[in-house]
Amino acid sequence: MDWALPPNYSTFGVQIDQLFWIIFVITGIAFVLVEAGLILFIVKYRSRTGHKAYYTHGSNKLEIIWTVVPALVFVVLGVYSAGLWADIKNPSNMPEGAIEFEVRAKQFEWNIVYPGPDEILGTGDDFEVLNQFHFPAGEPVIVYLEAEDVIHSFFIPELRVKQDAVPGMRIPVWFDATQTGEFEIACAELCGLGHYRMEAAVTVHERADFDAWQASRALAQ
Ligand SMILES: [Cu+2]
Repeated sequence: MDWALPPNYSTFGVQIDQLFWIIFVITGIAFVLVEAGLILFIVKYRSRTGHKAYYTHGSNKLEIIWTVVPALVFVVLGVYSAGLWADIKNPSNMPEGAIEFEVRAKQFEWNIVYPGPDEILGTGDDFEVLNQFHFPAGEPVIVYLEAEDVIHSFFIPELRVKQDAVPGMRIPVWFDATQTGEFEIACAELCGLGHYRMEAAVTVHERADFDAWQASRALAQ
């Protein structure tokens, strides 16, 4: 169903999409019921000559039902998604041996810091590329997200990753791309007048191609 969600190329995307559809169906049913009730009441209790308004103080039973049912739904959804949330967002659950990058967001560009051929950030062979994010497929990637001015949001739809970049914070984000391809980082937080053009090209390589690309860029610096 590509009219609804972009194709998934993330190892945890299937679970994210499952959660998305469960929430979509639940909220969809609630939406239809509430709107149908609204339309029914608008028509049924419209102003008509000869009909007197009837005053009611409400129904405790009804109010308890429509408070308890949504509360239970929220609790169940919260518990159901807690494990996945922890796997994806909890810094102590970040995969080991991941290749690490630093991504600095600012109005209106993405500055990608590469670890260089030694694959260690903060060493002499690191280099920066503006608005071009290359990484290998089939292995975990950790991005340390920073923001230099206002809040931005790092969003790669095909990898099912979305995380705010907040000034003063260094936030780890991880993902594991299941296949190679060309995607896009979009800023998903309205961050100023140039927000619409805050995008970067994402290239997911085979490991060998990524090594070659990174070696050539490191040499060029
Ligand atoms: Cu932005």
